[in-house]
Amino acid sequence: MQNTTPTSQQPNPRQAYYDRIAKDHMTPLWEVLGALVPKSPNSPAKPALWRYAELREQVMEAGRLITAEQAERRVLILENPGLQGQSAITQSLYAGLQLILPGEIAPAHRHTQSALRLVIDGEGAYTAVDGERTTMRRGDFIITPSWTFHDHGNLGDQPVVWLDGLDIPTVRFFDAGFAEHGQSAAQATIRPEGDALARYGNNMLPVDFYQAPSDPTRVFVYPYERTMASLDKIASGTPDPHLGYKLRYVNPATGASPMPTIGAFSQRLPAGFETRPYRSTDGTVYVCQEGEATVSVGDTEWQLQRDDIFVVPSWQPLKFLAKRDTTLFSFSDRPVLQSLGLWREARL
Ligand code: 1HN
Repeated sequence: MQNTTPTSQQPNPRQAYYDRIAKDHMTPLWEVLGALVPKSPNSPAKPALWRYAELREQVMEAGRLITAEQAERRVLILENPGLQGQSAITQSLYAGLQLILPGEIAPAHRHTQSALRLVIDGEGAYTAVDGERTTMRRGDFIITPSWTFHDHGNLGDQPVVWLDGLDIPTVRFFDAGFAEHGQSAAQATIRPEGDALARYGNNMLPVDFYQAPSDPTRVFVYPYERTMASLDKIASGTPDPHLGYKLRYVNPATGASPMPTIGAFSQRLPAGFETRPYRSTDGTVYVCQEGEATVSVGDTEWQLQRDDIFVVPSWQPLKFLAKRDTTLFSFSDRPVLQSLGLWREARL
């Protein structure tokens, strides 16, 4: 509001009123109504890209400055440039790049935040979830559901790097964060590797096993070779004009997303395919796992290369032009929006 009186000492009467009621913790709705109830989503998050070649160099430098044990988790947070200081890549999600060097252990802990890993680089590391280890291979999608104990180790001779995705801003929003350390750095192994996949992830379930729709899946690794086999098989059909060939990861016992707060997807765009513009209310983090493509997000355009990571905020128009067969992993808060009746998409 402009002060129209000539003397600047004399405050605008509305502003004087606002200042007075502010002392009693009140503030006028009419000054903020438009921003509170926008005509369409107007996220402060910005489209952003992280080139893997540069990320790798930076995270390797972190490996020379601090050990995994000192850090508890040696991670570079991918912070959205529109959300500085918030440790967030979208308003609801966190992403970071984690490095574990040969011989290191990232000690066991658990928290109410749910996490996913997408293995990017290197071989020989494992993640253990509630007493079962899984070897991390490039492209594997691994989850640690809320309140499950998890630790990581590297038994090989190479640095191993993965993308972490967590619902940290969501849990913070609800003030529902709890955490505790495990009894020992590495959890005792109580089941052989592959046990969960055999019981829950092979088109069968233990005979008396039932879950509620919001329960996380007992399958905690979705091997890349299975995902690629599905995409390879379906990619000879007719692609969706907006999405190419896109699948969602599920809890096979319920059909719901693997964890209640984060949805994950895998998508194939055949060489030469151009998607029609698309937008949705779930701000989404993408990894270009294979291939090469041009992507445009709103007014921004990038040439994607293998292992590049980018973020598409809510309601930003998105389109791809694949130069080669391209495989994209992505994750978002879609299951939360869907369960609240807030998920929308527009096929442009
Ligand atoms: C965490 O537990 C991991 O277990 C990675 O690897 C990143 C970021 C914030 C809070 C907990 C992990 C994390 C995290």
